[in-house]
Amino acid sequence: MTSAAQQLLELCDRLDIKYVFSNLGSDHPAFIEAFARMHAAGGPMPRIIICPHEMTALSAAHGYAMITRQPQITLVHVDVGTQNLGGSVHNAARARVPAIILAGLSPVTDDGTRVASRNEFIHYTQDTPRQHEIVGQYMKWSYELRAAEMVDDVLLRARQIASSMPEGPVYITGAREIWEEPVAASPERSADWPRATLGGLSEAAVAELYQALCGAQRPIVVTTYLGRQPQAVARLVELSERIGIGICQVSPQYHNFPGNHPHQLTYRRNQVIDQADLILMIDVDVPWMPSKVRPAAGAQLFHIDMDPTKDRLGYWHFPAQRAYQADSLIVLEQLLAISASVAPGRDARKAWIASVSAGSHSAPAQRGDAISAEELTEAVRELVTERTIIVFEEPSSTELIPDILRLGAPGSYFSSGGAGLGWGINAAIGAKLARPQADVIALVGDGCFLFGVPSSAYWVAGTYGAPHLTIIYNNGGWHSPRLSTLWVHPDGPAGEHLNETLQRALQTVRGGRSAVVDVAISRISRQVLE
Ligand SMILES: Cc1ncc(C[n+]2csc(CCOP(=O)(O)OP(=O)(O)O)c2C)c(N)n1
Ligand SMILES: [Mg+2]
Repeated sequence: MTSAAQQLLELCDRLDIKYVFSNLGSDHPAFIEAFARMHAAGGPMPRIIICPHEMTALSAAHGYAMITRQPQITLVHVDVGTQNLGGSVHNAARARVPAIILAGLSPVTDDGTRVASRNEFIHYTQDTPRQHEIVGQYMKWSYELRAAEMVDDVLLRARQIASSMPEGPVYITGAREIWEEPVAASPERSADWPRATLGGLSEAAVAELYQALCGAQRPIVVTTYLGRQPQAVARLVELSERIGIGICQVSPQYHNFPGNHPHQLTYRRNQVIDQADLILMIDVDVPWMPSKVRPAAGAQLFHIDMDPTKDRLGYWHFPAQRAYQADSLIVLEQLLAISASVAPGRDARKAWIASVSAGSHSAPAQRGDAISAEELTEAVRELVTERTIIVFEEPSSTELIPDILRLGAPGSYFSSGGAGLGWGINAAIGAKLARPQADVIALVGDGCFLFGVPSSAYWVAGTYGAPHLTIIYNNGGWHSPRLSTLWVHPDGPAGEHLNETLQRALQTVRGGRSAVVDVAISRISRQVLE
């Protein structure tokens, strides 16, 4: 017999849960005991990554899951640890990444007769009657482990829900006494809890969409997270080439389409939208801003998404004559299966794409006194190889930087998908753990760097062998508290040494240590001005 906590950890091995990103507390003796016993026994166990701050824990799990699609465990301390997850909860939910968050509850009993009964004063102050409500509206599922013998089923259900489309975080709690209770080993049943998948479209729906695309003169795709399935990128390229479709990537969360492909129209939201006569929204949250631009009258509007109604968001509406909840990879394959030949009218559509994209590239950087974001990004581009992963979090250059980098490879670019700043330098840890051979480069704003609790992030990166290169786009803060930021990072490398400095820093990372290059850039981004 083992404790419920140990039983849960033993099951991890069968569920591809390789990491428990942990910030521990008085609710975790059963877990800590289990770590020690399992370690001593020498059998399989998840790697315990101690995170000094919870922002690191869930953001690293997020970065790992973006690449592997496998939910890992984030273990936090009762209500306070849950609160410290902060914006990383919003990010995991908005990005729809699979994640299992586990938090203890204060012990329930106080007479000392049960193992782990109350014995510290905080067990009273931390007993929040509705702890799950702290994060409830961001979770796909919240549940309290109420009987120790249910532990396998609860973890299996948690993983199934988190990994089923649309994926997302789940939250499990359990009182301290419950995690200590002995349970018998469970039979091997994990195969009976598969992730639920989405399918494609009906034959009629695919035929209608295909006909519409072939009949259009100016068709575009707008996408944000199609590239979560890297195989979908090549399918989109094929479809775009066969039919002649322009691609707009808005706030890309993944690499969705090769940036150097002639059909990549723009990374700018609101561009091209009013010129198109057919807009195919695929896996996108905010295809345009209605206050800035609207589709042309009579444009045909289709929406294919793993989450087309966005029922986790408050007000949300973008018009579409057809909206489908479907797996975009399957739909692209269905469209490609209709005909292998070039669609009639493709050359005219390609000519239109060429005319639009001619004016949409960012102008080359101009040398001035201060290093500009453009100049810095051009220097970053020099570092990119086939092993590069860019982790992106620079709020005032969301369009500019992808547009200059124009990355070519699926799986080479990730952004948080949310607005909870501080994600980048921690997600980079998860990315490195998921792909140990990669050069992980985090491009972050100076504000994002500080939101990321750098003392926690680099301690974890150093302790657990997940080095990455951080490049800070230091434009002197985010307005009002500019001064306090400058006190922390007063100087950046001088412009003429930029390439050399970045190369040296990358060598440091390849040698196994993280490096941070803090580059003072001009305060106003051209993206903001235009
Ligand atoms: C947790 C959190 N707090 C505050 C904000 C609001 N916010 C959005 S952008 C931004 C500035 C971030 O600064 P920096 O990383 O330097 O980017 P810059 O705006 O300078 O490009 C802030 C504070 C947020 N999105 N998330
Ligand atoms: Mg800044």
